[in-house]
Amino acid sequence: MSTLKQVLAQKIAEHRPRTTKLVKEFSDVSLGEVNIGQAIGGARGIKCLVTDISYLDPMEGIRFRGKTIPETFEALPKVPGSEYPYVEAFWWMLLTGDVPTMEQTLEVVEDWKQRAQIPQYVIDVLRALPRDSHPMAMFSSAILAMQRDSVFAKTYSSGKFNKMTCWEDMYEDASNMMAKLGPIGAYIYRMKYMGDTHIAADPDLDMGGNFAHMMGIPAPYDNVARMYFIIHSDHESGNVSAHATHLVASALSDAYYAYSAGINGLAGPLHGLANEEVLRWTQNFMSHLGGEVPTEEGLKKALWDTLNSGQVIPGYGHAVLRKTDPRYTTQREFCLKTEGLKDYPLFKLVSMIFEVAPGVLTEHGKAKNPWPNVDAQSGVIQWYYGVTQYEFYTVLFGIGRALGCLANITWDRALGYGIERPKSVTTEMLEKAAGIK
Ligand code: NMX
Ligand code: MLT
Repeated sequence: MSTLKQVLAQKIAEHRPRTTKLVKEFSDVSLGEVNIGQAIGGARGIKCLVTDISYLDPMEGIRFRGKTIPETFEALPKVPGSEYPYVEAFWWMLLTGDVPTMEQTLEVVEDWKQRAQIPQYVIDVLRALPRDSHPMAMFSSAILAMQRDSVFAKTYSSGKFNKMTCWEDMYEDASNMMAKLGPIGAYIYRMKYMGDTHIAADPDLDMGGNFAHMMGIPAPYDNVARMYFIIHSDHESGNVSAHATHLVASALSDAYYAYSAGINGLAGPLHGLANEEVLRWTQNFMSHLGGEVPTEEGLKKALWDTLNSGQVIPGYGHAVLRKTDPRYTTQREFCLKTEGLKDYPLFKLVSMIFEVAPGVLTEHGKAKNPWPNVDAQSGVIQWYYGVTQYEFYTVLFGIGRALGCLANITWDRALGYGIERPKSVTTEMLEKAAGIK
């Protein structure tokens, strides 16, 4: 058994009595009421999910295992010659709550290398899809195709399913998938946009470095990949991709069924596709200007035109956050400290939108949070390093998001969380509750 799996087994054994005690002795303790607005309005704010992997404070933003993004970057072992940590070290931290040593990190690096080969049948599936399929449809299909190799599903169908040990099979599936998602993303990119040319993995590189290598983009894109995958990994459990993954896994569907569902949710424009939409919106705006430098007034008008046509301003607003997303700030700081990027016209325009859009959204008066989210910044960096095919950006989000979703469903099985099945009511019942019928 790998060291990570052993440490995880220990953590699970320590944690289980806490969950058991809460369920056995305190099941009736209330966490709040549910009102009609929440029942109709997307369950906003209802506390009915549990995770220890990350927590989102509306004002502070995300903490992974109790650590802010800067604290996470500071704490984890770094790739030699890079100021960014190993994604593999972060995986260890998400799963166990501990910061791994360099030795433990390198064990995961090695483990993922052994698991990273894309099966030929996945390549066949990708190649059979129409080349103009959306890259998220390709990515989701590739994940779903791998279900045939699920260790969890095999154990279940062999009749050896055991509630106490099934997390181990989930862990195997999660590790196998995590190791392959970077190479699959790079394969889709080069098949679809780079003339179907492919670059073999470099066995000397870590996950982030190898992704940059297989994309065919030189340093510092390896650091961009590491930063990007880590900051996009998790946003507690209620967001659409994490929740969809958790929901599907709660039926004891395996990790491939579950994360393919998560990816399908991430592909929505109100969720992960917003990073594509931000670039589309910005490029459209620039092309209307015909090369002229935008003025603040011109930008305000474009934002109002978008709102008045009933569209949302992509990259702005959030269901939970009530301040600028620290993931936005992390990427903005990367731009500001990177020679070339800080004076890049597209970055300057995105910065100008940051100056103007919150005021426009506040005046518009609908969005509860007028500040930018993660998606408002991520595309600029990709564009600068040559990834100009913005429909690909959500695949990058999906590779990162797998870290959180897969760590979560491994723990779901370890703690035996039940099949998800909230209760629905009719409109008439709501009217009666409201006293209007
Ligand atoms: N532009 C225009 N209107 C907005 C925006 C925005 N950026 N954000 C919220 N609103 C509207 C929203 O559509 C709703 O209108 P209505 O009452 O007509 O339905 C109203 O403001 C209240 O919505 P909120 O309660 O502030 O936001 P909610 O929790 O419903 O939705 C988002 C959260 C993120 C879906 C929403 O802010 C949005 O659509 N933002 C733009 C898309 C985006 O950037 N999504 C990415 C989120 C991050 N991610 O990666 O997933
Ligand atoms: C996310 O990262 O999942 C988004 O910010 C959306 C959310 O948290 O609801």
